[in-house]
Amino acid sequence: MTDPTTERSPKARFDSLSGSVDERLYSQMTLIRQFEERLLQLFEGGELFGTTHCCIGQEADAVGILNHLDERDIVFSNHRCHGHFLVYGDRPELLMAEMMGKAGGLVGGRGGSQHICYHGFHSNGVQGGIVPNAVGMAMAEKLKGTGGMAVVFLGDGTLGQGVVYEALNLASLWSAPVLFVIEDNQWAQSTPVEKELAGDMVARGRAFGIRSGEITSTDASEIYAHFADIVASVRETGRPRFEVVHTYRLCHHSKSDDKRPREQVEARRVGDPVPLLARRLDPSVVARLDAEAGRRVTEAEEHARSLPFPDPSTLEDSLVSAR
Ligand SMILES: Cc1ncc(C[n+]2csc(CCOP(=O)(O)OP(=O)(O)O)c2C)c(N)n1
Ligand SMILES: [Mg+2]
Repeated sequence: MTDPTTERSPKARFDSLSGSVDERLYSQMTLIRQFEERLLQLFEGGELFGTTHCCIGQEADAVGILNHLDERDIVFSNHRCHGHFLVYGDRPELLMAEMMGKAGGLVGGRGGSQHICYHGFHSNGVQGGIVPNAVGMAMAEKLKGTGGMAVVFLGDGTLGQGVVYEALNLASLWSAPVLFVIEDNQWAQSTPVEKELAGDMVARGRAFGIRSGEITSTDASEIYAHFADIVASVRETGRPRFEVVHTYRLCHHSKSDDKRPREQVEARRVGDPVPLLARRLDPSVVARLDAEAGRRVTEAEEHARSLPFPDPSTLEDSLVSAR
């Protein structure tokens, strides 16, 4: 059951978990990892529709950043959103039902993971398309005086979208409390970053007068500590920040479209954030947290299976224009 006091606040939920910071971060990462591994199996078995983009290898970003947000804040995610959503919403059963196209999914089984709307969480698969929305919503929170801020995730390849620069310009000009997080996994589908992007990533934020920085890490605790001050400064100053996280994707871009050199991927397994954190924990704790997460994923799958598909006669209820 969901707890209404923590439903919209990743921070309150994280603070209410028991165990050390490492243990709590691990519990969330093992949930994301097992959830996505199950998704990939279900796809292979022909039980999921559309497509899916897993964040295997990048889980440390979601847990390291979003656990600093509270119920006032808004998250804008992209095609690679499962980890972001599971930290924000902690509702694997709703995401699983959505991925299976079931009524009772996050958006009635009609949107899939690239059209999530859940409290303050939004995802969209059009690269860069949601970045201006993040600036606008951050500005709205500022004008309403709620103290809320927005976080928007984009990939290295999405720095090739012109609208991102319009959004950076207005965020700085208007002082919008928005944190731009660039998850630089060094590939845009099958194009390596050196063939997709000229110049320096961090300099892009600085060019607009936005305080900008970077971290190279897949260590969830390190990322969690790094972003504590960054999130606090967006909230306190009401100004944007631009932060690049250099990471690596250990799975396919979506389901089976990986053109990267095998040796490169294998060499990067040493930075896999899940075992990296597990090595610092007591093995019995890791076993318990893995088992708990596995149980939740199985329950999510069983719940989703038990639901019906949406009734075609209710299609119009899902249209924004019908509201
Ligand atoms: C406007 C637009 N163009 C193309 C695509 C197809 N597409 C989906 S993800 C992707 C690569 C994105 O790369 P990056 O921004 O680095 O994110 P990553 O997939 O690495 O997380 C592309 C080309 C899209 N979704 N939207
Ligand atoms: Mg990328």
